[in-house]
Amino acid sequence: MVTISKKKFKQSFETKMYSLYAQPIKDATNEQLLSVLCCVIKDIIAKRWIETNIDKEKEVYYFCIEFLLGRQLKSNLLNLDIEDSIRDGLKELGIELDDLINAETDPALGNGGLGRLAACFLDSMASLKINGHGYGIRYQNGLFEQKFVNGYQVEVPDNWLSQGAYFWETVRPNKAIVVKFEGEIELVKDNDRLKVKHKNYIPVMAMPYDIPIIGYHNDTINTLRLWKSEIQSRDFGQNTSNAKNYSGSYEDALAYKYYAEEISQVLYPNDSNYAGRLLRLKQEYFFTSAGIQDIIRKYRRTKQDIKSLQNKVAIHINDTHPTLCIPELMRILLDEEGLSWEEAWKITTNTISYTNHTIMAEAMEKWPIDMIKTLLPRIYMIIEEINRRYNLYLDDKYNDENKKQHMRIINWDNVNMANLCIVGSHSINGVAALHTKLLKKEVLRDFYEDKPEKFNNKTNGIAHRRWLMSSNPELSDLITDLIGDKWKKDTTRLKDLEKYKLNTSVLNRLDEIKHHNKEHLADFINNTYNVQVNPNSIFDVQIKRLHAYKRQLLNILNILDLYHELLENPNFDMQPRTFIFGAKAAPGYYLAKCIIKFINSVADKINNDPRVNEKIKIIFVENYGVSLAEKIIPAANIGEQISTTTKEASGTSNMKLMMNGAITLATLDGANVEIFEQVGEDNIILFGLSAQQVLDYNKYGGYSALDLYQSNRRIKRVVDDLINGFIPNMDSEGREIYNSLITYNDEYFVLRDMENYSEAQAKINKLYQRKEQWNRMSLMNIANSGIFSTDRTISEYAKDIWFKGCEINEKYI
Ligand code: 26M
Repeated sequence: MVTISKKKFKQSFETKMYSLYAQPIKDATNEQLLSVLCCVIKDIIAKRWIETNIDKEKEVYYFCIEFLLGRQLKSNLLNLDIEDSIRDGLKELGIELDDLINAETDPALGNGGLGRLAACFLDSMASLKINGHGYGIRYQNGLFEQKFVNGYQVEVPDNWLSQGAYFWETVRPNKAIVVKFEGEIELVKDNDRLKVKHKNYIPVMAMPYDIPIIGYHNDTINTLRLWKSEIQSRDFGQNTSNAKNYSGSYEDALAYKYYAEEISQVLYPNDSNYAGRLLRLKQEYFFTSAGIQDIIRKYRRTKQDIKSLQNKVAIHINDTHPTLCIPELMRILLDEEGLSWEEAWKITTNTISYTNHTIMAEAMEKWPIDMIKTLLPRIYMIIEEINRRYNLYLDDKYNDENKKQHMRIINWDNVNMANLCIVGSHSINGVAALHTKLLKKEVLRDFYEDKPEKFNNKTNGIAHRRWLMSSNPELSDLITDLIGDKWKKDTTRLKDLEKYKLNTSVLNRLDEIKHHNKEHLADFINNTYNVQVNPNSIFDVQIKRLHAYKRQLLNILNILDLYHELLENPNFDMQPRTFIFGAKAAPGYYLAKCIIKFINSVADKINNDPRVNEKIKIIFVENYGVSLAEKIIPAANIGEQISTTTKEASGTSNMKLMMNGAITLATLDGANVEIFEQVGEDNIILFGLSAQQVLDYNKYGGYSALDLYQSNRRIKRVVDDLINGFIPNMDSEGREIYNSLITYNDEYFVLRDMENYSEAQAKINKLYQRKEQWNRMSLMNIANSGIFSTDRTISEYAKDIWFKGCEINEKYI
């Protein structure tokens, strides 16, 4: 553990300020002060960062095309346990720590759940002292910044590096790696063997930018290595003599520069729709190849037998985006290490494991073989051979042509990436119990029946250090006052809170803290959006990407229904509510954008109607992301987790909200099922179709949205509002939503679940009036949220997947 005295800190701070900027502290901007502070912290951790890198045990490499880190300063200070001394030291220099915390950019190098999960995993790996490192892409532009213009989402490029640099990163030119695209493959005879020669390829340099990942109160500092694509301008000792020969013209040079730099230019803003763009495939190969080459280079330096790779290295593929790890590792083992196919395949499959994050068909990656063949000729040859051998296996084992079609890696001139992952890895996991069950029984049934031992569940989690300790310090302190601080390292201890469930003064304390958090959020909303919200109202929160299956539409249609009820009957018994939405839509997802416009238009109408103003407020926060989530979640009373059952693989905002004492309003989907199991039926509000009902409707039909619409007055009323002008300024968008519900028969069962949802909301209305009972539910949620820490998730990955059968596994049992 590091310690730094206030005196020493102040000295270092001043010295750094002079050496970096040659100016007195009083003249510095907040950005400059922050950069100085980051440098001082990096100095403090440098030695231990180097030491963590001297590998002693098996290392885990977590490949993910997105890492949604959020701001780092507060979390780093917390994990290093130096927040107080630094705060005091800065104060004596006339600087407010909180100003610097807020001056940090929030790197949005991810879309949503997948990327945020990866960030939480890094935090937990370091905190559990696992040598686990991340590999990803250093996008020049992260996820777009969202603006609302007349209620429409408008995307503005994110420019997180505009300050010139990211203060936490260290660039390492001496560790750059060349990634080869295009060209031709020649097989040359070399004695008895065929040697592979890759000619006329385009070399792209992968430049590593390292970010330290600091473990909680321990000495572990892992690395997140993000690659930036550049031209190969200098010789870094790598042989590129077969690279494409440029004529040397100015145009050529520019075209090459563009080709290289484009690769890490921008994060694709989809989170569910696979579009099949060539640039995306380049990104996927770029970071997987750089990462795999980096791993092998490091391993070679240990001088150990390559055949023991699996004892020293675990490679995890987060969703299918890094699938090319598999043929890339094969390529190196075959072409560079000279192993036989069988040897190489054994090492590869024993080293690699894969997580599936979705069962939505449209999100499944299928790359045209022509695209892969041209872009990655050698990789394509290897995929073809994997496929050929797997087909032999299938033909030998099964007669059922349909089944075999399903399982093939290359099918209809496409490479099915999920199938390649399944065949090329030793472990496949889903991200919540229901999701894994659906993988086994439905989506991947054939593979499961073939190799059941490969499949397992790892229910997602959240980093409780960021999502409770750091973002909700008052609640965190109350918990510690009540049960001591062991829960910080072992969140299952939160269960000890249950003994206070009948203690009125504790329940009141809980309520007070929630109220403070609501006041803070209300101030923020007032200052930012110029809308007054009442901290005594119920804060009802739905924060996640905008997608039809997540059903923000169900939420807003119900609000509209409440509005009508209130207009009809002004004495309608209703607790005041503030409905808070935060969501970005993929720029090309038209229906999602229409829903955003609809929510904003309804908000506009209701917020400006004095007849209901005391009862309903709707806030749609602009540019939802990690930093906003940290403000909203501690203030939530209700967490809306209302996806169409079977569609949400896990969800993680459900866990964050629960851990902060919100009551979950949910379908039995994703990890909501496990939340329900933890808290029991008294402490959660459930509604909606069961998974089986949804599966049956999808299989056998039997649902008519039109019938429902025609027979239910209240449903008809709100659906008609989409097109009858009741909500001003809804032009074609209302019609689009209307059609999705009526013409296209409501694919996500919004209308089907509507009545049941509205009953659940009415139940909440009643419950909230019994304050003590409500607070007890809140306490029970916090007390039973412990298993949703990623510390639990990561120790399961370690025990069952990464270190299975290894000596160090004992640590995780
Ligand atoms: C695909 C192709 C092209 C561009 C982008 C993509 C793409 C990017 C992100 C596809 C899917 C992406 O993420 C999916 C995702 O976030 N899934 C969520 O994963 C969470 C963590 O496991 C779960 O909690 C959510 O339920 C699941 O929806």
